[in-house]
Amino acid sequence: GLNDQEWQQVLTMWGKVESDLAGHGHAVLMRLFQDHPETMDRFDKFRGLKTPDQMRGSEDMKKHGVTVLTQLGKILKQKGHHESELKPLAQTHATKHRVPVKYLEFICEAIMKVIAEKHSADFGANCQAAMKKALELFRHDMASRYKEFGF
Ligand code: 89R
Repeated sequence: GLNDQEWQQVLTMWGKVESDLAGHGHAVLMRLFQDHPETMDRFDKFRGLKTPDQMRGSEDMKKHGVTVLTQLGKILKQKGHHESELKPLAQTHATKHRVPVKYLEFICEAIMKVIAEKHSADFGANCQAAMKKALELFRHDMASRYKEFGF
């Protein structure tokens, strides 16, 4: 797990993400879809988006970015005691959206990259390490839940 200082670094940084959740969320999805185009196939609602310009202009993608980061923020704020938040998310992503654990790794990488781009001055080595640990914990616990759902 993470110690108190690490959680504090994570949540302080998350406060900066929340100053523009839509901007960060949109950037994370853009990055995910550009680095790993196959992840986009999971979304019926983004099927019409073919070019980076269309993605940039998509209100729907912006909206979904807010949905994703809002939920992730709720999870991070539990500082590891996130069972009740994780279970329904793991259930829908395993059984309904069929999102492989590998894709969760991809989005966590995209989140790290977007924070590094937007907050380079505040995202030093210690803070990066703490955020990486928090996202790894999230992924690890999602993966254990996935197994319970047979995915
Ligand atoms: C796909 C990661 C993640 C990844 C989908 C992916 C959308 C929070 C992928 C719709 C799809 C498809 C949907 C349905 C969806 O359903 O539980 O409206 N996700 C919905 O047609 C993540 C992560 C988080 C997260 C949510 C929430 C919803 C949702 C909340 C709505 C409620 C529900 C991890 C950061 C595949 C590309 C916190 C990825 F690959 F990146 F891991 N979702 N999602 N998602 Fe998804």
